[in-house]
Amino acid sequence: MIIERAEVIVTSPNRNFVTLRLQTDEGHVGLGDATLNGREMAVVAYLKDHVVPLLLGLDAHKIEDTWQFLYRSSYWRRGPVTMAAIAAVDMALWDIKGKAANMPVYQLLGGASRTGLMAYGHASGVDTEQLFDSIRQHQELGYRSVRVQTGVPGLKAIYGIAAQSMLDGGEERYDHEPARRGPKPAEEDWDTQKYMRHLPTVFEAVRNEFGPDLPLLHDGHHRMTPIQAAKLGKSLEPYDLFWLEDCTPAENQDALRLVRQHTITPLAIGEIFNTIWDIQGLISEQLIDYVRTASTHFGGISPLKKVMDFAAQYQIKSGCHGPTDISPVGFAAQLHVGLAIHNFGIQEYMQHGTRTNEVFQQSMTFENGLLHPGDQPGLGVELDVDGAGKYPYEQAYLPFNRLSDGTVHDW
Ligand code: GCO
Ligand code: MG
Repeated sequence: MIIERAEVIVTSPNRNFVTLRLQTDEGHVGLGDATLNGREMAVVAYLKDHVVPLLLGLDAHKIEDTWQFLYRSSYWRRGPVTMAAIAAVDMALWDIKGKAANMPVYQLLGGASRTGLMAYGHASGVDTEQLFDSIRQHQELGYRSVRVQTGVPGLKAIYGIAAQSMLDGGEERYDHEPARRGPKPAEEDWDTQKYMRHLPTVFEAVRNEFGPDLPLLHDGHHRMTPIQAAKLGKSLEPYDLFWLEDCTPAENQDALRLVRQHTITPLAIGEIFNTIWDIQGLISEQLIDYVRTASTHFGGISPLKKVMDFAAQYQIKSGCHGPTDISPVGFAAQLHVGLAIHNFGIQEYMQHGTRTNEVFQQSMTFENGLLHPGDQPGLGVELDVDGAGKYPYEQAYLPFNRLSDGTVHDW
């Protein structure tokens, strides 16, 4: 089965997505997600100029061999652009293999280890009242776990607070933190002391209102120093978090030893990691509890399965990144992995907008708080190429942060 055609499709139904579409001489079509939020066109060029010419004529069945060929022959290994491009090829080949075998990908990965994947949604509010409403809305939508992000008194705009309440509905309801369409990134403000004083009071209020059973998560979004992260983790212990995510910038992994010495709040890290070499030590030293790597930014289904199997040896579980910048294709890819592995933990599920769901038709289901990739052969996602063509790429940037004195801070 030979790869006969390879196209890179860029579409922006609710936000930008980059999709690789492979076609074989036997007529099977495979899709792969190569979306790198805010830097999309770099991956488009990498794929079009350097990868597509290498794929034509290859045996579509050789997933591992093609992965190793693209990784090793580039010489300049790793990095988000390279690994998102390789991820797209890997996913598309798994999709094709599933279609050729007439099986959903999870069957090829060993079969289902559970009936569905527990998902968490993004509850947020500028104040406690809005936050409570948002948590209730998520519960009504079926979520059994929620991430809690809150406004901080004295700060105007911060990461993770929905601009529009979900009750207001509308296309953009979940897209509160897209790479915002426009020629320049939006500026947000930040103050770690204010945040650290405020956050435990919010979790206390949420626990009092919603009781002890609701799993609660929080994303620190890489903003604290090691000692600040240790202090925050400790101060959140009474509220029994499911996890505290990205408590420190991911580059400095030694920091996690210090955090770990001081707190038993479970830690989740890995959404910006691209290869096993970024997370190997965090796993083998048991410095985290959940691996956040995403199929799209981690080189695809093959390495995602490998890193989760490695983590399983240390009783560390999966918690794959799943905001709307992971396309429906990348999302489906990690649902298949999540269903198959033994050490599944939780899956972030932010939900795509209506236009995105029209362009990407998906077999995935979300019922009673559980996700399932569906039983269509392959990944279970079809791309409406003509529909995609109606929404051309729009320049977009992620926001960034400045402290009150003007210093740029981690976003
Ligand atoms: C998350 C992430 C996202 C990122 C986004 C950047 O936990 O969902 O932190 O919200 O900010 O993926 O493109
Ligand atoms: Mg995050």
